[in-house]
Amino acid sequence: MTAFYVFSFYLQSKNRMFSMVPNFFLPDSRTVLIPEGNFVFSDRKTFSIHVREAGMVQSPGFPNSPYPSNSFLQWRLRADPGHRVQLDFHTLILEDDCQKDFITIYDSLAPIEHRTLTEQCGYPHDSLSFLSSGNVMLLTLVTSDKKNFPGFRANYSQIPVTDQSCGGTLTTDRGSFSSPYFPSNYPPQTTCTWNIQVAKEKFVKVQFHEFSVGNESLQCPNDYVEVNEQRLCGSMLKTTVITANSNTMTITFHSDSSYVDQGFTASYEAFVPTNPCPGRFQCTNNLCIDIMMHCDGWNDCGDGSDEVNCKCDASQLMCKNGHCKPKFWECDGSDDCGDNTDEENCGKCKPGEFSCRNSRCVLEKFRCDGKDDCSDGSDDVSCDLALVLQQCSEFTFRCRNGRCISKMNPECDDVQDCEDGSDEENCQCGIRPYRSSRIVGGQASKEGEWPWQVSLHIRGTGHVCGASVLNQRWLVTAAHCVQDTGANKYSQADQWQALLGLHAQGQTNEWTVTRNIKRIISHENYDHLTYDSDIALMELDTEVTLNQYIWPICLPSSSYDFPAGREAWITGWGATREGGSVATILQKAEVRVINATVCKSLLGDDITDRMLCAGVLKGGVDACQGDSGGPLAVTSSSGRVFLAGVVSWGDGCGRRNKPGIYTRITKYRSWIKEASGV
Ligand code: 4AZ
Repeated sequence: MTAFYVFSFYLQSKNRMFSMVPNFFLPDSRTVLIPEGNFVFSDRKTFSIHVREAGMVQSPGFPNSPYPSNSFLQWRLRADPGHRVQLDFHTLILEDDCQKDFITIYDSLAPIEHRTLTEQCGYPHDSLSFLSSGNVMLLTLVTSDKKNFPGFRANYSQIPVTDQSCGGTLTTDRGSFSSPYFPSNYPPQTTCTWNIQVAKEKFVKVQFHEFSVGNESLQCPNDYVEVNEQRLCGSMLKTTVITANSNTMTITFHSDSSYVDQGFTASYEAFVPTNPCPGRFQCTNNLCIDIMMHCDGWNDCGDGSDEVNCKCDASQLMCKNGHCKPKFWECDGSDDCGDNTDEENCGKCKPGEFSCRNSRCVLEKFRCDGKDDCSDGSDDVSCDLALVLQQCSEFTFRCRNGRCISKMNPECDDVQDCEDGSDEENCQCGIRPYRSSRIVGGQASKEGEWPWQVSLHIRGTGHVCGASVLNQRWLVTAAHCVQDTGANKYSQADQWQALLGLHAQGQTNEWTVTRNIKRIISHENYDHLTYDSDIALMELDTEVTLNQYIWPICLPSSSYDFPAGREAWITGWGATREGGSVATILQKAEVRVINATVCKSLLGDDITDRMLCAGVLKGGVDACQGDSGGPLAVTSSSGRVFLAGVVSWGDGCGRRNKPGIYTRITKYRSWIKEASGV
């Protein structure tokens, strides 16, 4: 029988307007919250599941067809007494509009609002692993009349509630601890206390590395961490250090009955009060960093304290604000000092004038006036307001309607700048679960941290190159990866397999998807001697379902700017040192985009305008053999990750003043579109 229900009683909830369904409409005499507006449910179902045997729940039709419209579905999950229900989402892709389609998870069997653990819609990329406080959990899916999406799949299981699931006494000189079940979301109604007690003559400090606990608010009334009576809540992006002037510290974690988060990881350390950072530099925020990082031009402390009051050496220039920066950053077009002193007196333009990219000078007041005063359009590029320009230039973003706008990198920044909205189209890319090659000088990444990273295997050989996911069907890699070398017919698609959602080589798991390759399109101008146009596309034989472990990276338009000094990440399973062996766990390392003139002076005229240099000129951090084809990824101001380059070549790996060379993706944007349609 098909039942129709129409509701329209309103109630304000934490995140959205809800209507309250009078309980006499419901078969089981309970109250349920559904979104505002008139909802007509043609499909209402309740499933009851005992989770003693691990299993899986999914939205109807998943993954082959979209979920049905106008549905209210609920899954009641029960565990044995003394156990928690654990629910881990494999995939969750719903409509973006949370007023229309959404899931809700409750820490109860009935949809009671103050027991809500989470509400989700769209394609969330936070941790999607949830635990109940007791032995029950409820999952509901509400869908509207329009636009249906793939839906979800989630694995359920039960885990015993142990008395000592968190907290305790820590007496060693250093150690670490985390919120319960990290990286899963912590369960509600949980309190844990850690008592740190180190040797009498020492003090103790604790460092939070990841932190997402409740909403940011003054008193932290809901979920919080308390360190020596100081409450912390909300999300912290940077490492935070708290120091005690004694040998003891008490840390309490508390979660209330609703809305959970991923929690935190922390480490603690005992130190001698007279010497808090033995052999290291002490930042104002109490972080200890490598002494080499002091006055090296980079803000390694996070609060800039390692870059003040520096005596600059011969290879550095002195900024007015006291910072020292490498000399070759002078007059490179990017404000490295922070007060622009490195870009002043460059012999180009007078004070009050703007220096165009073509070296002309125009009065500062003509910047961002919508007119092309420089004659190359560069005076109307980095503007706060997106004006529609009279003329387009190579530096300006072109909307689908052919008009150009005066804003730097407007695509997928969550603000509509083009009249036709084309700057915000095709933006299902560049986001990932943590909010937060072989790679030389890198570190192991977390599972799902780089969901566009692909491992390309040659049958019988294993990992050879990296690649990046562009959509369900297409990958981008380096042309030199797919060149025949002697007996190796790497240009043949049937030699290759692509592993998506992979974390550790040789350890495929339920997230890993293996695909054969249907077609390889190598750039027609690829030059195997100079590595110019080192780019190729691979088409998968069958499409993959996107999920939080497999997700496309954003492609920048041809006008996208990755300025010198911009932080970028390289990732891959390549060698960890020059001539060394490859990595098992996917590695990551942070590098910077390097000015093209500086790069040419370091590596010679082999560097073309179609190449991009990135690295750490001090040495020690770089891509290496086996990383080729993988991404050089840059996070935009709106938090999306864009593909700036493809790992191509270098003079060795991690050598001082020898940055890595990447294929500059902006130069190949239209080629990618023509060849693959992406
Ligand atoms: C390679 O052999 C390779 N240092 C890739 C990148 C770099 C060097 C070598 C950059 O695939």
